[in-house]
Amino acid sequence: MKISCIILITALGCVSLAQQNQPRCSNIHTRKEVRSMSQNEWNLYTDVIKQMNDDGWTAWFSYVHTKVFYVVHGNSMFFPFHRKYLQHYESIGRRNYNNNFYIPYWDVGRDYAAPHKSAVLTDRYLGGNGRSSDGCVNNGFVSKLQLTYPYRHCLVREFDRSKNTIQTWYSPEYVAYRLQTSTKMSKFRSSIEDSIHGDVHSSLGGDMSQEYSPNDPVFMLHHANIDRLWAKWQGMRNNLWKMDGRGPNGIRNLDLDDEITNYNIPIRTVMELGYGDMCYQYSDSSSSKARENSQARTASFQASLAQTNQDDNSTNSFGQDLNSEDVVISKLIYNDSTNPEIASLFGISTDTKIAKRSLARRSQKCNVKNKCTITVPNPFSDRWINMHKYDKTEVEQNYKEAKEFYEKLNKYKYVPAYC
Ligand SMILES: [Cu+2]
Repeated sequence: MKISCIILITALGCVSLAQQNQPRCSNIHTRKEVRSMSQNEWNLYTDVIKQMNDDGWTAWFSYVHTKVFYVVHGNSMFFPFHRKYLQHYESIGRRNYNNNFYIPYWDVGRDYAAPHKSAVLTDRYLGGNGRSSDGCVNNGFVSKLQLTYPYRHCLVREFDRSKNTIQTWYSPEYVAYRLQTSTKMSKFRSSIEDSIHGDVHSSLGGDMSQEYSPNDPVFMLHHANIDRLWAKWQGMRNNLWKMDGRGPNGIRNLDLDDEITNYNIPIRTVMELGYGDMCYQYSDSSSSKARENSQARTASFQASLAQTNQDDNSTNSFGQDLNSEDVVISKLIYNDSTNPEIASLFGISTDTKIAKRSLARRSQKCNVKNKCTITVPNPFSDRWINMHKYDKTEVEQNYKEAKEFYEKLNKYKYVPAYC
């Protein structure tokens, strides 16, 4: 195989074959944005969650997460561990409860400006804030969950430590910027973990801000979104097999042959969605196409835009069928008046600004007219940093860069995609 590989296939194809020893999945299911699920799909999901909770699976997964907490956060194990962990949870749901069980994701970027107003945090989906007396969430299906780890309690939430609102999260502009400009996996990982990942955990409070955060059903949807962003980044340029940076215990460079914490399998087995046990993709997924074309980022993005184009009779306006970071990028590419300095902040050169067609007109629909500026959220508390044993200089460096990024956006009078 090696010889024919060298002779017949391009160098790139060889690398991909050599790194890929997982069989292609015969069935690939799609993880959808939670708001695009039908009522039936959502009911199926919550029915399984309730049963899994009653049977002790929530307690088990919270226990595992607590046990490995310091090892799988703040270093390069973050993405592979959580990918395997979610797929493990999902596979138990599918095998033991319902064949159509798949974890939705929550594209939190759509809600960054006023997270407490998100439809996802209402009784239609995941319920809202805890009540002031005891912190118990008393709306939505989650109000009926009896949690048992590490002690018997109701599901607790405490928005922004006892407020009824949640301060602004990192916006999709920031996520788009990191997706576009991070060349190292370790840098992409820390920038995401230190921004929207922490935002959602810490500001929902209660169970979500503890080591046993998987008690809150928000956990799976939030981490599916984080996993989606990793998959999206992997689908860009030649990022698919990139694994670098500090591993657990801080000393050496993690590589594809290292084992995933708590699972006796090498990291390489979870790298590519659609192979091995990773039989899922995301509804925006560029990653499933990444193997066929390592420069799939641009191609698949254009494909998704083309689909948007075709779909002229759709009731969805442009923006609702794309994820938040895609809306940001498409506005930059398709808007004639985008300041080249802004485009270059996102790693977009002006010659990538391709055909505008009806998209420019359509993008007006989600283009909020009233001026708003976006600012970097408050830095994480010392409690949050110490709880994860984060490297403080890394957290501070990411924060500093975020601040500079937002300052430049505002200086160039950037109009946010959502406000
Ligand atoms: Cu975690």
